Parts: sequence; C-alpha cells; structure tokens
Amino acid sequence: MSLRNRKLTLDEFQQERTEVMATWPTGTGVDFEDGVRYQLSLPDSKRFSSVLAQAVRENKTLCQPRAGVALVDEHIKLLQFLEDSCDLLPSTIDAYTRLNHYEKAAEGIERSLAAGTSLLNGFPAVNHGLAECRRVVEALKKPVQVRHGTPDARLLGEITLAAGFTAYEGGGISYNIPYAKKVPLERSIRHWQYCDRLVGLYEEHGVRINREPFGPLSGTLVPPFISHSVAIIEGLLALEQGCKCITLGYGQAGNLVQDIAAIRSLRELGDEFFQAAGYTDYALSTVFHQWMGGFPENESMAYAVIGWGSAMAALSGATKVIVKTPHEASGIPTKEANRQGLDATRQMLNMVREQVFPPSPTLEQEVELIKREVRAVLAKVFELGEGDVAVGAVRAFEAGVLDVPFAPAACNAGKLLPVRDNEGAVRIFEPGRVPLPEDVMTYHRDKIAERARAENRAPAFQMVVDDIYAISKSKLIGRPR
Ligand code: 8ZB
Repeated sequence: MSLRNRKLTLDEFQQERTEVMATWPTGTGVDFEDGVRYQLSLPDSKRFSSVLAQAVRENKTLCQPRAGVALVDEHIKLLQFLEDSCDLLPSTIDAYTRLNHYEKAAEGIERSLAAGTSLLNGFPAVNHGLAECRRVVEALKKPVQVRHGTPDARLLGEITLAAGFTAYEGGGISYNIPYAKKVPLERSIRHWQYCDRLVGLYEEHGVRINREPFGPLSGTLVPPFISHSVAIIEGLLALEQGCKCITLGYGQAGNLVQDIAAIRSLRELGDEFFQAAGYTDYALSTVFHQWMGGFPENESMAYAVIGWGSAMAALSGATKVIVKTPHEASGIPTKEANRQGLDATRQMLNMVREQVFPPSPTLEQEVELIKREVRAVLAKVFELGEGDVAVGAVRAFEAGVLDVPFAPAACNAGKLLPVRDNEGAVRIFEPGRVPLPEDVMTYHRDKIAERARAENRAPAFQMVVDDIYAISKSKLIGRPR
C-alpha cells in the first residue's frame, strides 16, 4: 500500500493537479491564484468559517438546508428563496457528478432546459464551471457549502473553491462506505487527501475554508462510537493536509440522552485526538443531522420528527443542524417544503436556545461509554496502521474493526448489528469484529436483554428490522404490535 498519512508535497500536488484538471473541459478555466483573490474579496458574512466561529462564541445552533437543482438560474432562485429562513446555504450536487459521470450530467442539463424543470437531483457544478458557479456565490448574502457524496471530488473541489464556495463536505471514508459499492477505500482516501491538500493550500494563502466530514454514514442505526471514530480519522487526515477549520458530524439516533452525549463526546474526543496527534492550530465545531433514516409519509408526522431533531440539536449544543423537510419520505423537496422544514426548525431552535439540559449521572455515563468505545476502536486502528491513521483505516475496514451498519461498500464487513434498547438508545447486538471492551459489550447485552424482556421476545434479527422501519411507522422503537 503506497497510502500514507503525510502532507502531499507541492510537487506531488501540482503534478496530480495537471491530470485532474484535464478530466473535463471546465477544469481548464480554473486559476488557483484567481480563486485566492476572489476568496479574499468575500465579506465575512459570506465566509462559512466566520459564521461558524461566531455561533461557537455565542453558543448558538445555526440551521442549514440541503438544496440543489440542475440549472444555474433556478438554483440561484431556490437558494434565494431559502436564504432568509436559514443561516448557512448548501449546494447539493447531483448524483451523476458525484460519480464523475459528467457526460450524463450534461445530458441532464440539456433535458432540464428542454423540460423547463430540473431533471437532476442536484446542482452539476463541474459541468457549469467556474464562472457560472461564481454567479451563484455572487447572488447570495450567506455562505455556501458544497454538499455531495463523491468518492473522487478533486475536480469538483477545484472548481467550487475557486468559485468562492467557503465550505466543503465529505471525506475518503464517509463519501465511500455509505455511497459506493466497489471503490477501493485506499483510492478514495487518497483522492480526499488531494481535496484536503487543496483546502490546505487555500489556508496557506490566507483563505479559511471549512471542512466537514459526513457524519451520519448510512443513517441507519449507526452507533455514535462508529461514526465518531470515522469522523475523527477524517479530521486527522484533513489536519495533516493543512485544513484548519473542521466540523465533525453526527446523525440523530433518537434517544435524548444518547444524542446529547454524542455531540458532547464528539467535540471532546475531537480535541483529545487532534491534540494528541500534535495539532493545535485549528477551529472545531459540530453538526447535528436531523433524523437520517426512513421518514413518515404523513407531513404532520414528518414535522414531529423534524421538531424532535431540532430540539436535540439545540440541547446538545451542536454548532449547526442539517434540516429535513416534510417531503423527506417522497424524495427531493419543493422549495416551499424545504423552507417549511427550515421554519419549523428555527421556531424550535429559538424556543430551546436558552435552555440547558441539566447535568445528570445518566448523561455522564453515556458520554464516558462513547469515549471508551471510540478510544478502544481507534487504538486498534493506530495499531493496525503501525501509527499511520490512513493505513490503519484501510486495514481496519478489511479486518472488520471499523464496521458501518447497513452500508453498501464491498470493503465494509457488515458484521456489526445494532439494535435499540428499551429506551430507544442504539446498542450493539452483535459486535462482529469491532474490538469493544468486554464490560462494554456486557453493558450493551444487558440493555438489549431489558428490552427483550419488556417485549416478551428473544433478541433476534427481527428486532433490528423492526427498528429500521419504526420511525416511518410513527415510533422510535420497533416493538411488536
Ligand atoms: C445523504 C443525504 C440525503 C438527504 C436530501 C434527501 C435526503 C438530496 C437533494 C436533497 C434537497 C436536493 N437531498 N438531494 N434535498 N435538494 N437536490 O439529502 O432528500 O434527505
């Protein structure tokens, strides 16, 4: 394996850059120096990192939608429509671009033009190219982030960052394991080192770009320690390449104590591991994703799911919350539904803002549990990598030491099985080859046994299946009827 967690030299980067820029014609229009000049000309109000930093200072939770359509003018109208209802803006990239199928994206643009409506599920930034992307940034008052799901996001990063986007979501693990079937992990991590090095290069030129690993992974019963471990690894990989503004993410699991403990432990573990690795010059924030699993069809019921996620985001003290819409069960939302999700969220954030979840032994215990789990897994990752976290991550997935439930990637073991306990917290039913301490596994088994007794059935795979569909059928825990 040639992969190493070390900063790419400028020569290595420049050589690779020449190849990347030649993969699609819009790559030739990108000038890094011009990108830096444009980035430096942006006011603070349009810089993602500045808005996040202010929220951290004020202990505020910001809200951000997902949104993206095929054509530039429509995309601008959509974001302008959402802008007054949120703090941070996205540009959600379409699925063809995520797979580097730019010819397909080009067809989608043509067909959308002919149809007079978007026939892509996001904004094809690579096809539109730098000048058109910059038109998006110019038309808005708030910071814009690229949100996608791309294992090879090098060209996308070059174009959008030069265009003035000030935040970039994703990572070599989190944009592979849940998103791709057969992209080798070694390759996606290497491609994301390029993206992180690009961000690092902007940082060297005085431009702060926010980097956000994708926290929720498969969005399906992911235990906090799994997503935290991946988030911290991706944070370490980004810091090595010179990134300085990191947002670590977590997808709502549904249990109040577990979700609050998750955000707190994520922030504290982030600092713990980053500093232990020798990084001190960075800004850290957190993002809470409203429920990423199946949603109820019924829109009133969907608002309840959105509201609970908003309350948890605020109580957990996350820096921002990614917002769902009442259309979640059916697909891409209309711009109206998108704004309704934001308005419901903001109402809840505003009501919960001043309230603090009282310190409690139960919460402390949950925080400590997650920390012990993450430390155990990451110790094994470092051991497998002989000190190198990039190598360790690849070997850990091979060995099933890192194992994301319900993820499509062939290189993911899929042996770990999560299930809810009697209060709805996500626990470990079957650890597979994930190295959890023996007493931690005993705790998980006891919590699951408690639920099994309450339901008068043995813990079995059916319980897991019931939990997967529970929220879309109106409950947190998939109890037998
Ligand atoms: C992993 C993220 C999935 C979520 C939403 C889905 C789902 C995807 C768009 C979008 C608004 C888009 N999503 N693409 N929302 N506009 N173009 O991301 O609905 O909630």
